[in-house]
Amino acid sequence: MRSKIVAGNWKMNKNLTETEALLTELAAKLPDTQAEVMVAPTYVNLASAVRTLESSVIEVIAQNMHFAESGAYTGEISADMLLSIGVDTAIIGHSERRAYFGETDEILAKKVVTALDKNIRVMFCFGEELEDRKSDNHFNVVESQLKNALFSLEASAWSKIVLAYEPVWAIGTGETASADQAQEMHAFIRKTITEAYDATIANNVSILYGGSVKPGNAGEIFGKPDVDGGLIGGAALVADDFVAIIKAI
Ligand code: G2H
Repeated sequence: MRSKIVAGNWKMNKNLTETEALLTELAAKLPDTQAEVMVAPTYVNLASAVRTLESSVIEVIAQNMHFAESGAYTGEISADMLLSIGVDTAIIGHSERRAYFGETDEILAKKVVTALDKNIRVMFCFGEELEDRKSDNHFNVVESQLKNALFSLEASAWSKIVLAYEPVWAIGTGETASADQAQEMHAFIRKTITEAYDATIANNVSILYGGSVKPGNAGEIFGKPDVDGGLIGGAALVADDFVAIIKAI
């Protein structure tokens, strides 16, 4: 049985005071839900976020991590550093990391291997760009992103992986994939994993949708059978909106 998940990716937003205020409000307003609820504040506020949410079921996760164990990688954060502050899930492969920080499939594959070696759960993001969809190449692009970063893994690794399909043309643009477009791609992803591994693995992996999810469209998207929740950006920065999205699952 796969988990339902609603995760807030705060990106480069909220200073320490704002982070504590938003987390306190979220913890107070969190509705009863079967879903796992996660938030990814910026690195500098992760440790304090873990403390603020000590008695909450909301999990604090990281937006990124480096593939090396340690060493001369100025500005980077290792798996051990995350574990040492109580963070054991990391987003890997977000399209903004790919687009602005040169993260290729090859780099992402290394990050995934390191994370899993360290027993860090991976929320792996991928998705096509607008030109790929316009040229009807979106299924090929998604298949190759999955293949390049994940399909060398042992079958047992998949219990520590969550997928987040985020079509780049729908990220922060106000444009959302329709619920049917999301379902179509999520079903394709499950079929691709079935072919590479087997149906049990494909049916047990949670596949989240991300890209301009809001209170007004979350219910329809989450209602689709292969959509197991969402990775939420802008709308996760407002407690009432994030809570409304959690209620929609
Ligand atoms: C996609 C998403 C969160 P937003 O990047 O990962 O952001 O909901 O603002 O489109």
